Amino acid sequence: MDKYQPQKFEEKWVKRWKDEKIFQDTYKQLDVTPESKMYLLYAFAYPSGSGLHVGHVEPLTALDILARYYRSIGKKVFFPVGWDAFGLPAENYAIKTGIPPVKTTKDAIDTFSHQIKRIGVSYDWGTEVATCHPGYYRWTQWLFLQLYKKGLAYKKLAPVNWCPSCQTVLANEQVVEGKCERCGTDVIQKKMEQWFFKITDYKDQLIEGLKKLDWPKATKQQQLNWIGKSQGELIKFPFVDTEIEGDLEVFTTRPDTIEGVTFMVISPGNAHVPIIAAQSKNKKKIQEYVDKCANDTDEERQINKDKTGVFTDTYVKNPVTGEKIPVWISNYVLSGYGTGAIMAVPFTDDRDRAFAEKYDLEIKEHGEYKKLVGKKEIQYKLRDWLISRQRYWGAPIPIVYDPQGKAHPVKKENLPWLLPTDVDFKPTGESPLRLSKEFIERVEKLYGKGWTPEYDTMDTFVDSSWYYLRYTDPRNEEEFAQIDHLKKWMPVDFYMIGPEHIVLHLLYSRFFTKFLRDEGYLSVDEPFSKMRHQGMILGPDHRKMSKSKGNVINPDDVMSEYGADALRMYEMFLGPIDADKPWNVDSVQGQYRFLKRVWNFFGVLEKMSDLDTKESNKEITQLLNKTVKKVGDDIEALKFNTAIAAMMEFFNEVSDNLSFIDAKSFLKILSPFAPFMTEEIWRNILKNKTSIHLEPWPDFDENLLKQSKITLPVQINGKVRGTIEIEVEMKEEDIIAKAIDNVNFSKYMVEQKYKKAIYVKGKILNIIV
Ligand code: ANZ
Repeated sequence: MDKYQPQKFEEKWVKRWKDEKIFQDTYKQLDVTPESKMYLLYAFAYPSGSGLHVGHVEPLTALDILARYYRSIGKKVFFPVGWDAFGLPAENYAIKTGIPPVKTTKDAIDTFSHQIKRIGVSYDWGTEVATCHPGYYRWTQWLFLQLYKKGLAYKKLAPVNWCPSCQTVLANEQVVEGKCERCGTDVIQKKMEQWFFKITDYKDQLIEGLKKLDWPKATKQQQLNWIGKSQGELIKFPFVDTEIEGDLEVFTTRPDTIEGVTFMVISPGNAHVPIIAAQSKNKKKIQEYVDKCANDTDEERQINKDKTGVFTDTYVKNPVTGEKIPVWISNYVLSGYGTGAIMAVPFTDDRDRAFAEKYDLEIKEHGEYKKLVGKKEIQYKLRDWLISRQRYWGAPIPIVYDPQGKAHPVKKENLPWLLPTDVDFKPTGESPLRLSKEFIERVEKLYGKGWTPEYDTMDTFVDSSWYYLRYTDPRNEEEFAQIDHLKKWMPVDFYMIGPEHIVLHLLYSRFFTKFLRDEGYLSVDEPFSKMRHQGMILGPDHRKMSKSKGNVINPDDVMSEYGADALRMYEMFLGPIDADKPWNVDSVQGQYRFLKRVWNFFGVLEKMSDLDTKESNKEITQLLNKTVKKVGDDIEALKFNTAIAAMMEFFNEVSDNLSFIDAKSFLKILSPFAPFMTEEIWRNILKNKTSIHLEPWPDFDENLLKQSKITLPVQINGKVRGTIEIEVEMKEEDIIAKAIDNVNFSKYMVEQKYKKAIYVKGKILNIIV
């Protein structure tokens, strides 16, 4: 028996498991029922050039433990894998180095796959898909065309968020505090023809559907905030003392505050602005102010603490009080929300108050006005999803234009609508696909002279918001997935994804699911029944790991020193899965030592000739039953750290006296956590022919879980005088006999005589003397 040297055998098992195909092609399993299925999903990984991070190891291991556990209790587990492989990093790298994205992406996928296999993740590699593969993006294009047919994909001239550095438009969701989510550059507004998906058609369903999901509460709340439904009133304030006809209409959630209105504010982009400016004495100032604001995005205005504004020298009349109210223009009112105009109530509203204080406007106390003055109105913050990107490394939008410029869908037989390869990657502000000769020639050949392709590609969130559907039938060339397969596996039973995805990906996925349900492809309303977010693994200095701080831990280094099992055990032992946790080198060694003790224990067993004859000790068997139950329950409750603690406690307590049968059960419950070592012991030391990972979870005897001994309080004349230890099943007369044999109690009696004894089973014994 060798020393515990995981490096000697771990890689061998990676290969053997692959050759034996023990986890492969699970999507083809038969007799899958809603009760027996278990679809486990980890966030679609972007294969970055820098490889796997210790922060990936934690959620991957957690899901792998679930997969191994559920398989062994007889569930039909589906645990697929694939790559979110289009996107900006590969393209930006290509701009710098000239290496085509297809090459860097392929290399990165190779690195990632190798590392994921190396840590023992029991993915079904038979499902592997990559969004940049024509066999995948053909169906992304198909999905676009289904939306197009239903009028849910449309093109319009719209002010868009433009990142001057990435040279592309961004979705609202990709603008964070006025900056590009990716590169941090200030985002500006630009008017451009862009493609949108009409997600707003589903806004009420997207709110409704959240109710039945087992998701973190905060995530649901953030989705609700993003959709931003609010109920209020539209109120008309007629213009007075000007040639402007009509009213200034505002949206308010507080019509009851109308008596406190002291000024009105309209956004710089409001349609009234040019009309107001034309007749105003302040015309020049208004023009200057509007020009200054033209580059701000709505997001920027929302966070802009420094409210600025200009007076229009125009007035409206308060429909309730009849007062004359001045109209201002300010960047704190958003053009894209409500009517783009508000009634300001500085007495009650903080933003209005700040503005009033800055410009010395009246602040008027007010009561609660009860009569309805406007029309009831519901407003939403959610906007349609802008999906076109002026970038190369994405799925081409499957649209062609006739010589008159009218859009037509690419014909089904021309899908996949291939991404041309003869392009330069330099961002010019225009789509790089314009530079491809092959692309335009292809269109003319297939559609006719003068026809042109759509040059934009799709946002990569389109690719990554339906991948869990493709997994169910990943090699189907006739359909995006067979209805039977979708029925069999959907919805995803458990999804583990980082907390950064609470809005974009999850909202888009829910939208696609509802759309495809309406099209008759899916029979579920929601894609992900249960979801949790993993916490962040921090550096040993308790700060976020980053190259610049020099606190990054590389999983490969940990593995080469301690092995993959110790890395897995350690990351699971760190603490609750959803908490942020700092890295701690000493605890890796702790887990390594624990594994070594288990290894050595089986090494001793190997030498013993009486392996099978060692008697099971009842107390140990009982403790094992308890541990088996606890580890199973903890895995289901995602409490991996306490499951490991229970196994360590068990092993430390009983390893000297463990029988062979019990030792095998212990090895099995350890196997989801430490799949390599347990397999090596199971097959090489204990000489089993098939994998430990195909063994069933040990049975436990419910009866043995019950406590056999309890401490019983004893009263003398109604007063507790002490306790006795009894067996749960002991007869009443034996319990009484035991009590009066005890000097603590017999000292209250004469010759152990008493009048009466009242025994409440398992609770108390009262002796009346
Ligand atoms: C008067 C008032 C008094 C308001 C008060 C609030 C509090 P939700 O929908 O909850 O975000 N508002 C309306 N349109 C706006 C726009 N385009 N840009 C910025 N603010 C806008 O809030 C709706 C409230 O936000 C509306 O109700 C309006 O101010 C403001 F004590 O009207 B309220």
